[in-house]
Amino acid sequence: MTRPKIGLVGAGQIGGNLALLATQKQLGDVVLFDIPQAEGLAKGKALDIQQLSTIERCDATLSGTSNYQDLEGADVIIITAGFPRKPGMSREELLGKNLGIMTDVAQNLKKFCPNAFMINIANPLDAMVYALKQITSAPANRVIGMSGILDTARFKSFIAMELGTSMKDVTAFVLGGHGDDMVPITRLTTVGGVPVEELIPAGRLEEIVQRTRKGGAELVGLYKTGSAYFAPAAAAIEMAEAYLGDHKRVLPCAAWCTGEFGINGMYFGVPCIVGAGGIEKILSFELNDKEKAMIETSRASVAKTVAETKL
Ligand code: A3D
Repeated sequence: MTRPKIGLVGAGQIGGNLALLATQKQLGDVVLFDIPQAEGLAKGKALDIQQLSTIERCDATLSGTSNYQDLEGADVIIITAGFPRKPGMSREELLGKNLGIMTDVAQNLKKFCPNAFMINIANPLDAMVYALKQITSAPANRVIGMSGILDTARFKSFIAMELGTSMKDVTAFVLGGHGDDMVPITRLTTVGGVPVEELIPAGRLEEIVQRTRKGGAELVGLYKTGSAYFAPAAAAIEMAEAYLGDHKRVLPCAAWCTGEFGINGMYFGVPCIVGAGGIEKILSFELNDKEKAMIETSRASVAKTVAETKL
């Protein structure tokens, strides 16, 4: 059996880390794609990581290109092509610039690798993955957005930091759009099985929720030249790994919703089973009134950006 082929569209900060993690985890051979002006970046990162693979002892072949044909036959595509935020910007402000890039990317993916499992990371996340699905006409189970795993990772890390516990023992998920009104579900968050609402006072927990919602902006403010890239890359690799290994992982992802949580006909962050069938199932459950209200606020924000996404 040949190794899976992983195509990375965008060889910038996240793209480079995706290539590194995919290699270290031996997920398959990696093709880093970027525009002709940045072909050297794609080729350079591929070569650099290829050399690392002798030290890390990984079997993977890496290459860099600006020719879409080289992505032909890819099993997984991860898209980071697009501008990141600068301090003070909202993700939604990237729509104008990044939609043109996504249109070009999606048209080429439709032509060269229509059967790939496509994971989008470019922002504004929920609108960009919507555009990707519409332009490629790929089935909804194979077009997915990475956001909830990252938002959840931020939430979990803040809780573990607050309590001084292991990062491993926090169980949580963040639902909703990848914006400032995302919805961490504190009611179902546990630390080693103990409800977090009994461990952290309500006021302090609310501060952690707010820090999670602004988690991306916090990093943009620190980096100044762009946005987060280590954790976003790890989050998308977790999704690719679940697909390639048919792991049936339950992961919060931006998925095409058809009525789940009252969301219809758009991408939204929901708990998904991810396996060889891509998004195999969305796991719905009953929300309380407060959670429903927060989900509705988030839904309205995503719907507004999607309405502005003129294809
Ligand atoms: P950056 O390091 O600038 O890399 C983006 C790359 O895209 C650059 O190398 C560009 O040359 C390349 N590019 C531009 N136009 C095209 C094109 N038409 N075709 C192919 N490649 C192109 O950015 P980054 O890697 O830090 O971030 C990439 C995207 O991810 C941005 O839109 C960020 O906002 C987004 N992001 C999303 C999350 C989520 O949680 C969803 C987190 C962090 C960043």
